[in-house]
Amino acid sequence: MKTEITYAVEEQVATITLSRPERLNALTSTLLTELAESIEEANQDNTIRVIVLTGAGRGFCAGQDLKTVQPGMDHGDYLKQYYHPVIRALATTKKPTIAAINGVAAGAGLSLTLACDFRIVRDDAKLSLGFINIGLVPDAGAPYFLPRLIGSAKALELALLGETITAQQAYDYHLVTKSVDAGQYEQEVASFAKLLASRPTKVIGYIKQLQSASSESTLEDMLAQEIIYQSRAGKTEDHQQAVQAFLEKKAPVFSGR
Ligand code: T3D
Repeated sequence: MKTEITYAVEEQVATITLSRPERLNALTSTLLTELAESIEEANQDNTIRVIVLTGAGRGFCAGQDLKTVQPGMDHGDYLKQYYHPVIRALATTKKPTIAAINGVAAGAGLSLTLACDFRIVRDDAKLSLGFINIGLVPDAGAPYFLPRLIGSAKALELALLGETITAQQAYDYHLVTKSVDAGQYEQEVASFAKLLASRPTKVIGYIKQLQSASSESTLEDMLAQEIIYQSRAGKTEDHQQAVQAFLEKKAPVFSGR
């Protein structure tokens, strides 16, 4: 029984909602444990084709719950025990992930979104790396993902200044996939998730694995990797039926297999 996360499935989309709205979904050890379990549950469920991460109430996530930080605690140990399983689960799932940033995302709350494949932000949401403002370094995967997403100069600027940025700035910096009018936000997230769920899910997993290998690899490594993954992709039902559909001048219908 989860107390700080809700998990709902609709039309092959698993929506995981951070559920401590009275504290803008600030992160506790309980919430982080439940979050890692929920991502794993969606990952293991063959009927799920997309994972959406969002927040209950007016915020996405205000980062670590600062009211639960114990004096003298070792932040490194805390990261290792509670944050890193979540970041690994998000970064390694073969299913496409969407961070639906429905309101403020600060500190480790913003870090969670960086480990997702897509970030859809409400146009009135504010984003902040914020760690520097409480004398901490960015964590929960942000030092890895942020420079790769927006380049090292902008990433360093956000980390060192800790300023709050608007959804429009986040879009301009290529930090988010899209910024959506508040009135259409939920509908837009649902239709984006539905679109992804109609794509060839197994092949999406292969694409993600290939892309994640590229940052640490040489050209020769990647040429070898693409042989492996294209061979697998070519054997999927989705590839075979899509080619057949093309020949018959029909639209492909992907089963995800
Ligand atoms: O061990 C480790 O490794 C620690 C890891 C740390 C990683 C981090 O995440 S560091 C960054 C931590 N987060 C922050 O510094 C952000 C703190 N919050 C804020 O600056 C503001 O709340 C926001 C800018 C996010 C939103 O402002 P606003 O005006 O919209 O809302 P509010 O009134 O400040 O907050 C609403 C309630 O949520 C309020 O509760 P109250 O006073 O009405 O009972 C507030 O205290 C609570 N809240 C917001 N953020 C946190 C929080 N409670 C605990 N921890 C929070 N991070």
